[in-house]
Amino acid sequence: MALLEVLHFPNPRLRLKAQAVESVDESIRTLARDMLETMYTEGGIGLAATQVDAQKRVIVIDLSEDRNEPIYLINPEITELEGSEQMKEGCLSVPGYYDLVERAEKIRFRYLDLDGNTIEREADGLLAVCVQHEIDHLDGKLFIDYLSPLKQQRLRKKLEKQERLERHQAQVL
Ligand code: GNR
Ligand code: NI
Repeated sequence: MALLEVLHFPNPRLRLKAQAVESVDESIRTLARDMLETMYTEGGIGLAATQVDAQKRVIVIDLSEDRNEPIYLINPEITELEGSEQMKEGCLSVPGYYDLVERAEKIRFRYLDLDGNTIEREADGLLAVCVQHEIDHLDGKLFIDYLSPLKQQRLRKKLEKQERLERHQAQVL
């Protein structure tokens, strides 16, 4: 197992579109397991391959308190969307920022598991939000893209300031 580096906004590699997995082989299983370990270490509930600079349609999710109910999604596709709901979201690629995002409340989705079996299931609540958030990553999209232009501008300024401070700290140390 290996820990992977999680890219942070505004890294342009977060905007790349992930490619479909052709066959669920050992290299995909290794990537998925390394992503799971990275997600647990960083304290997230989901992680998409795009966030660790791998352009493959692979997602890991674990909503359990004990961090022992991993879900691996290969080539996930949403087949039905229903209703809408706002939830406060965060992202390991945008550390320290949380805001409300409106998404479908209920979804049906289809994916391959780590054995290459096709699974179809429904979700609502946090799992529905998480699956939508992670599939967005595979398409190069971040939750902050849904915010108003004013909020996006404020966030960019805040991050630039933070970065300047970090560079300054590195210089004086
Ligand atoms: O850890 C995470 N929490 C979270 C909370 C609300 C909505 C979505 C998420 S996903 C996020 C981890 C992450 O960045 N996945 O891409
Ligand atoms: Ni995210």
